[in-house]
Amino acid sequence: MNATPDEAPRQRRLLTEIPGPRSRELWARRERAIPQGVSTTLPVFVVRAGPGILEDVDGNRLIDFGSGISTTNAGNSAPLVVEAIREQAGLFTHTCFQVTPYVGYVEVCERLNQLTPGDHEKRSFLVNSGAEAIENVVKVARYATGRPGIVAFDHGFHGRTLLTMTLTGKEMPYKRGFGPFAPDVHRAPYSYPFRGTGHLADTIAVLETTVAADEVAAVVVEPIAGEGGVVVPEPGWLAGLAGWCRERGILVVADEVQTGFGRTGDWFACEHEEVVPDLVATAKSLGGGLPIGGVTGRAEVMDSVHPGGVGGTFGGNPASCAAALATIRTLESEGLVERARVIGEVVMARLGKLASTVASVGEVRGRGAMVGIEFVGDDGITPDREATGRVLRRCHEAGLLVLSAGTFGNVIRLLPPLVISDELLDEGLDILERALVAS
Ligand code: PLZ
Repeated sequence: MNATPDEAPRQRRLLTEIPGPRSRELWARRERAIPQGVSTTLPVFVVRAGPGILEDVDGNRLIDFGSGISTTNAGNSAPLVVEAIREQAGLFTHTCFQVTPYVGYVEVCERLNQLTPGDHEKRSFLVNSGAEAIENVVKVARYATGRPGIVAFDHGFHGRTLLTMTLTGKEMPYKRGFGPFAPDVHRAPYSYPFRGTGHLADTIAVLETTVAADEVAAVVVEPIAGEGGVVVPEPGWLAGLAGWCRERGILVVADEVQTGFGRTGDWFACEHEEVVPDLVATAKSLGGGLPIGGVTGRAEVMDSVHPGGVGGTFGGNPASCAAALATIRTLESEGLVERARVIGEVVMARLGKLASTVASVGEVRGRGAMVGIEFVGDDGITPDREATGRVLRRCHEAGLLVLSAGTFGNVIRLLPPLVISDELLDEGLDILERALVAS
């Protein structure tokens, strides 16, 4: 069992309004030091965490349905992870793997090669973030194919660097004013069943009429669009797209940054669709909270790049590698991938019927512990951003951290840590239900 120290907070507790006076004071400091461009979902300043709980400077303990955007799947300060980081930090903190190697980096790559979909021979290397993983899968795909083009999708999110921002579909707040963008990026419709858009045939028709397939290196696709609103493509869409790519020598890149490491009830979300990507980008929950990203792919594709063509100072730093190995061990030993399925069943049993009982809820969807609630107006389809904001605020005031998402800003996203107890999960869902009914 999880050996979280006894003093770790385990229950919701509200001592002040949210945010409390100390958080408000710190917010004023934050405003003087940090630009508004870095936004905040809930301005409480955190001092520590327990399984499924965040404690703030005012002593409030909030239920965490966000996991730092799917980054603490194995728990915040998971005991094995903390221990591994402590031990590694005491031995050495950095050499740069390209200067002098260390075994932790190799072990993380071995684990990524084993765990990612497909039993073909693979290679991996490590970077610092999701965006950097995507940057690198694109570099490798271009190198291996000798082609420049990259296809990305509506509702996709891939990061905030020049290339990954270009790949990202949503204009505001990610792209406005930040152009010019990277060249050779094409966009195609993503399957969005609730909105009836992006059926496989439509996606392929757009690809066939707008891009020269033999100039495309890769399609970069999220198996479930997270930031885009937990959009789950229609069954067969991903497999159909992958098949279309294969016939044209286009590499399939799965962005599993948000969906990876158990979130959806499989190690990786592609597995559900039985799609084996050529390249997989990972980050977030790989490091259990420490920054690390993985680039994993077919051996022949990965090995095509000349020595020195990829890398970086901090990629796979020793503490992040120790954290990653301990995170993977925690996910395994605590059965957390399975747990994500159970969480999904509990959540859907409670919320699944909301679309027929609460007028402003258009759809509740997701897979495993990745769930989205889409809010709509009276006509049942027009995105209702205001209703989303109201429910979000009510949850926050009652001590439940939930996140918003969606191209239209009208989705509430549930990404609870997979270590959350049944009691906290139920209590969080009670709060959410009350907030929904009041909306
Ligand atoms: N790919 C699928 O979800 C990051 C974004 C937070 P980094 N999602 C959270 C924000 O507002 O910037 C994400 C993702 C998918 C890539 C990324 C990028 O990962 O580690 O944030 O660079």
